Amino acid sequence: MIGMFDSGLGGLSVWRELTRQLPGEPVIYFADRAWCPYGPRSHAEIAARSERIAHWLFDQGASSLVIACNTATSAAAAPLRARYPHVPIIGMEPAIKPAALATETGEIAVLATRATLAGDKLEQLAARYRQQARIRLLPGDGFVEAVEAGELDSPNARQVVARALSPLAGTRTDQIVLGCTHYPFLAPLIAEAAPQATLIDPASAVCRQVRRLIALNALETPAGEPPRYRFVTTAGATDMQAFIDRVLGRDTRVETLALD
Ligand code: DGN
Repeated sequence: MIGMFDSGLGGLSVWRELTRQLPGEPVIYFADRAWCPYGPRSHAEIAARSERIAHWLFDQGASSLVIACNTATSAAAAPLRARYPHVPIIGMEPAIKPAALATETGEIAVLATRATLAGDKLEQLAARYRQQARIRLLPGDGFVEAVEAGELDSPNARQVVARALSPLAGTRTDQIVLGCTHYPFLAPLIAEAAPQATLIDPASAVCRQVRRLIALNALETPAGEPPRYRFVTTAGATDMQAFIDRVLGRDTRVETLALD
């Protein structure tokens, strides 16, 4: 079973791709909505919280872990791998490389939370491609909150997205990296605000990596059984259920867990 977590609903954009690529694999999805957003918290706090969640997921039977959150990946992937050296742990990586390879104008943008944009990991990654492309970093202020509120096409969401993308006006940016797992749910609005650009969601590359690691580690995928999917949240189960129903087209039950 794959365990995955995010601060909230964003990682469901990765869940959607993961269950498409690995249709037989049971998955348990953990949304830490009581702690959302992670962005303003310190790396130490996010790392400790991620370890607590990972421990719980392993207790439930998860044999691999997907950190379906860029912010938690930058804070917690290294300590989690050190703590659980024998467990496949896959994190998110902003897709700067494919954007730098695909750009025709030499101008790309990375849209992510301020925490991710300020992290060393992003800077190291961006530094590798600065020769090839001009890279603009755009904070998606208010995006996570809009998605958590289920506002995927409201006037407020449209305004929040337009404001974040306004620095691109008059530029030749032709690739936008979605560096937060919440953002694919706002893709139609982002595309509307930057119609000249292609949006790059790393979910499919990350899920290919999950597939490779699962095959390498010979984790068992039960054949012939319908996949078992569990959804767990630390708060807001009712609207999470409504979101899954509306956005992923699944009628499901979301469990509430108090994790302190
Ligand atoms: N989905 C998380 C990410 O990819 O960064 C959002 C983090 C947050 O809670 N701000």
